[in-house]
Amino acid sequence: KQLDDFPKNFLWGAASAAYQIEGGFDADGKGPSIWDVYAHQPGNTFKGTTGDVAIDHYHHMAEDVALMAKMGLKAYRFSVAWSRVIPDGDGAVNEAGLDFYRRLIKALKQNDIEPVLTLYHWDLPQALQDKYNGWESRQVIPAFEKYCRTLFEAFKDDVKYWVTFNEQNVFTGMGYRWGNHPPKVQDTKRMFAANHIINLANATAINLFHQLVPDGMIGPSFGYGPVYPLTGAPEDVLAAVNADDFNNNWWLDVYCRGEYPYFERKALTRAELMPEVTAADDALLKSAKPDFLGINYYHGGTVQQNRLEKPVKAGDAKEFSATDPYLMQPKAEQAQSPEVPMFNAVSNPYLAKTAWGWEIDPVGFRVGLRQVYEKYRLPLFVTENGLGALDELKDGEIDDSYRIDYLQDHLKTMKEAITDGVDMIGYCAWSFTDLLSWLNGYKKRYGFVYVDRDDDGPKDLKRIPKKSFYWYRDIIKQNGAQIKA
Ligand code: GCO
Repeated sequence: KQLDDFPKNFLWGAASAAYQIEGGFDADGKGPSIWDVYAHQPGNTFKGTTGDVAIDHYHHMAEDVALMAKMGLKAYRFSVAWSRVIPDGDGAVNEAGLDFYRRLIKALKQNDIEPVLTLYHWDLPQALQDKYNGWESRQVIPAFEKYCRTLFEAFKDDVKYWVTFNEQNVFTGMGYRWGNHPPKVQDTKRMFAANHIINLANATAINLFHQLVPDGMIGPSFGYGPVYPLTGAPEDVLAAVNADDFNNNWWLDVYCRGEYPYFERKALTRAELMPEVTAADDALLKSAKPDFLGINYYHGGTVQQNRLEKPVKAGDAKEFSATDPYLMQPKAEQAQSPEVPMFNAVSNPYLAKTAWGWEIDPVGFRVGLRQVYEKYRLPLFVTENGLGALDELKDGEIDDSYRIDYLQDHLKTMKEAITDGVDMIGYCAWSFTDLLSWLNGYKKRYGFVYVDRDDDGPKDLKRIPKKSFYWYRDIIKQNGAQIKA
């Protein structure tokens, strides 16, 4: 069967995040973010790696955009560092910081590259953590609103696509449940409470955007994976339903329907984990409708019935891995509570894994896009998908054929999903250049462009297009016509 063509103006893109690429961590008046402070504390990150210099995109911006132009990118997704623009989080605007993004956006537009601007990719200004206790306080909402207003007003004529929060599920899971991202809290109840406040901030930003930028499009980017039962045993199927509520619906229903999912809300209330939600909160959440849903897809999750007392029959019990945030296992202490719908995350015996143990599942991409589109009927924008690998520079070249295979397989299932009928705006591969992996340092490379640096420090930071760079350039040139059934 023939696949439908990709839509005519499909946004072929690549993505990045401020802390992972910019460097210039205190340049031109930038204030510290929670990641600057966290990464400077010994023991918090892999081999003590920080984003102080990262790949120094802050000083290589023109060169990086020239490479994007050479590749023919149609879209570039980047994030703004809040504390570069408003160093103390809610005080005066730092014009020099704002100007960096102004120059970046201008360079993109000059090369016909659509900017896709992420407002929040995890680097909260440290001042807001200190003053208000960060996302655990409602006082951060007006600060976020002010920051958003500054950017909406500055860039509303040049930026059409905006992302509110990147992977809220991941940064709150890591930051407030597992304690391996700032602010290093390990408390499930506080995690849910922080999420509620972020949901309110998300809704506030969307409503403000619709007032100020009526022609633009805005939505959150969610770290999404479909959930499979390990077997056809009804108990495993029930576990998968629970895991889908716990890992996906708890966020997605709020974003897209303006309400918490019914069963999960009941279960969390019974377990005394449900945050306090006022009638005004409910009304705010209901009032804010995103224009699209951003999907970051790496892999899904496989679960079985929770039977801690019995050995796992098939599939290995999946140890929670600090470096793989995409399926959250309930914490052991909750396992003791019959109130929380339970499941055990396990490895899927049918799937291969990357060097970091992440499952490789292109079919799950189609499954997920279909499921999400069926439920919410919002246009979808894939804001991340890619392969972290140990790329090697040999004789001045990088042969990352495995990345080409990975991306090719995912583009195929995405094209199938489009043929199925999913409305898709675009696809941003993660990532354009190599960058800092939050928890894995610099050797886990995702980019189309190799950057010469490693965990020990910046070398000459030379940029070298990999084999995948030229492959993706051809895909873009032919609007994906090479991707066949
Ligand atoms: C990593 C991760 C990140 C994320 C991205 C999420 O290894 O650190 O893969 O690069 O994918 O920041 O939005």
